[in-house]
Amino acid sequence: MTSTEVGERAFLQFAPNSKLTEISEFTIGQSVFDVPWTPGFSASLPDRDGLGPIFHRDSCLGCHVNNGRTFDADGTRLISSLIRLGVGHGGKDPEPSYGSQLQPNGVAGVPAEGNVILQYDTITGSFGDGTGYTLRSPKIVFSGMNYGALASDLKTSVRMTQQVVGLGLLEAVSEDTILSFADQDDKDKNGISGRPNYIPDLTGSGKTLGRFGWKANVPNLKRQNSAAFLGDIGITNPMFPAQNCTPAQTQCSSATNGGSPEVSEAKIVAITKYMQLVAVPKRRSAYYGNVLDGKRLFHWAGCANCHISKMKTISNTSFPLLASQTIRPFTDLLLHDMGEGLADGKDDGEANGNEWRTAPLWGIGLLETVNGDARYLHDGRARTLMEAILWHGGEAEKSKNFVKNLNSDLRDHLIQYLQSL
Ligand code: HEC
Ligand code: HEC
Ligand SMILES: [Ca+2]
Ligand SMILES: [Ca+2]
Ligand SMILES: [Ca+2]
Repeated sequence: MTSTEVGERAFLQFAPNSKLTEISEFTIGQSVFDVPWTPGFSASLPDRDGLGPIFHRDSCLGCHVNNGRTFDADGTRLISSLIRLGVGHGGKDPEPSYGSQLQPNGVAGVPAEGNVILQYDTITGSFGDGTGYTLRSPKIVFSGMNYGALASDLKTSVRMTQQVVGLGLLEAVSEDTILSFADQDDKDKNGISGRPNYIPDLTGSGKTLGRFGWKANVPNLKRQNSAAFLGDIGITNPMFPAQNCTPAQTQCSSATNGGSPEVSEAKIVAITKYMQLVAVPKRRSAYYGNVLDGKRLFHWAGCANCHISKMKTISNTSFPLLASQTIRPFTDLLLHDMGEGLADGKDDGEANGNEWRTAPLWGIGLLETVNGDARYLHDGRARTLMEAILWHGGEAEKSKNFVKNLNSDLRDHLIQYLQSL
């Protein structure tokens, strides 16, 4: 499941050893991911109508450009990053007028929910050798709210778009493997205590291990894709059949729709196969001296305690390509307390406001190539890989301090290693 393309199209490849049937599944699903949807009902485009009435973008690709990340330019309203909303204990319940996500766009005749921009406070600090750095800490500013005031006990979570590579492999890691990384009570006393997230099943009874999203807040790709169709594009589907309108949003509820559901089960299956089959780009300059040096530092700093480099997928999966593979995703798919600096104060499944899923690092060195520029961490606050490291706190405080005390050459080697992933 590794591809050799390392340019702008690095995240758009199927594995070179794919069978014809797999290539065909990939291509069909890719078109569902790429095509834009049109508002209302359309007799001429029956397979792409039903956009909104309130939404972010008209296609998956609109946010996941080149299957990578997009982020909104500083000071502009957020349409690529999401704001999750919640009220009540831990912010678990939907906001009464706006639901659990703020949609910044509406079709003609249906007011958008409102706008969000991020403003930044500057934080300064210095490395052990006295070199200074600045970090920026985001503040959420709402404006033009069209359905009344937001609840006073509102909790929010900003989420930047994630790249979508190697997800079928992550889905094919067994639960036992993931749980074997957990150390909830830190029995080995290394300061790291990853724990699994569990997400309530849609039936309301039972719960499933979470893997996807910045808080491991979604259990599998089919549910992730179905939720994205409804939440991000306003397209109803077999799993989420009701239009995304709250009782306060009457124009939304009475707007013409594109059928029920608006996207068929067959297309959900196709897009899910596509998401499973996007290959991981191969590493670059893996044996270059500085990179090998950086790799040693990555392990000495304890990064690999969370960003677990190597694991195996199960033997029994829907595609032979995904079966019994040794993969190097650099994640444990577990939640970690990352400290107050990164906390959003909002629960998600069993994750609390301080906890985030260890971000997979495979492909991370290609984000700038794929999207022209890159941001890091769940809300895109980090402008460089080093800024991302400097935000690590909580269970990762020791790792961060190790890096802060490296000299500038060694810091550079660590970054060169990350760039090679
Ligand atoms: C508004 C921009 C936007 C659109 C449109 C969008 N996404 Fe996403 N996508 C995101 C964000 C933000 C996240 C992270 C969500 C979270 O942490 O809760 C994400 C996460 C994902 C993930 C999980 C990746 C991972 O590493 O865990 C998948 C898969 C995905 N999206 C697929 C899709 C599909 C399929 C569509 C179209 C049906 C789509 N997305 C449309 C912004 C978008
Ligand atoms: C305690 C577990 C833990 C340790 C130790 C740790 N990380 Fe992380 N790392 C995370 C989590 C969780 C995130 C996601 C945080 C967020 O998005 O707010 C993350 C995010 C990142 C990111 C940004 C990824 C992205 O997709 O934007 C980079 C880069 C990174 N870590 C590198 C490192 C390096 C280098 C080290 C060692 C110096 C390290 N991490 C140590 C848990 C850890
Ligand atoms: Ca719709
Ligand atoms: Ca909403
Ligand atoms: Ca431990």
